[in-house]
Amino acid sequence: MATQRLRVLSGIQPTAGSFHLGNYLGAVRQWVALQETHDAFYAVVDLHAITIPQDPEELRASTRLAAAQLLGTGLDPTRCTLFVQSHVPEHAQLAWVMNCLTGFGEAARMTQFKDKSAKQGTEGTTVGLFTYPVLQAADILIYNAHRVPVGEDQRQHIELTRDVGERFNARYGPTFTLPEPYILKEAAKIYDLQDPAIKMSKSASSPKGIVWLMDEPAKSAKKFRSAVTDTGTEIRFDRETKPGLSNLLTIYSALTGISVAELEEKFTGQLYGPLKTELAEVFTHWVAPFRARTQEYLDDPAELDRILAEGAEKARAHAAATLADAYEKVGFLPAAQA
Ligand code: AQP
Repeated sequence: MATQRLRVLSGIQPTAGSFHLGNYLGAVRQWVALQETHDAFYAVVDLHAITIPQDPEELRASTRLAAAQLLGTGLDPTRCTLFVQSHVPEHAQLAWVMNCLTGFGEAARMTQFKDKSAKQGTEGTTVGLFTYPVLQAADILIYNAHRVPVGEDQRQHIELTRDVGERFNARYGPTFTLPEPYILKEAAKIYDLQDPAIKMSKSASSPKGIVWLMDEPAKSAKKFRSAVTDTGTEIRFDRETKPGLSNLLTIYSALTGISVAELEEKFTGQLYGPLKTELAEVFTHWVAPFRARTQEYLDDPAELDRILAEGAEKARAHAAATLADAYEKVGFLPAAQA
């Protein structure tokens, strides 16, 4: 008898146009590997994107671009379910139920919310941004996902998902699978190239500190060559005293599969310059085919839309069944046929 595959679910926001290297190494790279071994659901989470203001035309274009990049990294729609979140309205419907099971204080403790709202001020902070992690919980629970491949920054949100799912199960009877975060230690957090104390991030990084996958490779190569490192000379991984260099070693290792220990050995006796130059070449070599594949999908929007429509149909079949079960347990009166 065939054993059932575990299910994974993850999402990425279509907010910045291009993905950055942190998104890829922290999350999307795992998505590609997991489609071979898991029942995989991946979403472009456009509902999450509007928690901060978006230009409608740009959002539509970025949603297609995000899907094209996911396919460009190697997601295969015959091996996974790739869809756009707003095409499956059940996510938002379940999120309402989950909002009603989440404590105000519990949501207010989310560090990502605290960071973002502190930056944006009370006026710029929407209720949507506040309940973002609850929508994310619904995204995950509605597929009964076992694992959620994400970067370290998402760990707290997955814990909230478990808490809310557990609360529903305790109140209404076993319904949802409680998911585990799936975080690869090695590239769980990619840091800003100019400020290795902070994560590489579209909202916090300076233009020179962030590597966009869709940028001209020469532009990104320059950013690697001018990455901030310490004043020492020894090539050795040490997050405490050599955060910039350690970040470069992490990226090099993640892009090539060569371990950090082997890299330390390889660059023994060399200065930082050659490492940066080589990393720039490694990145260029990796990113060129990715960009070409992504462009192929962008050049054929009808095919891209077809893939997304098929994905949404597959996703909805699961999401609708879970939602109906949850609604019934909550006590909503089923709508009779007219
Ligand atoms: N620097 C990072 N290192 C490792 N993983 C990261 N992720 C994001 N930044 C890093 C992971 O990327 C996935 C997609 O996340 P998202 O769509 O929610 O993007 P994000 O977290 O909004 O990306 P940013 O750049 O961090 O945006 P802001 O600045 O708005 O917060 C997630 O799995 C995330 O862990």
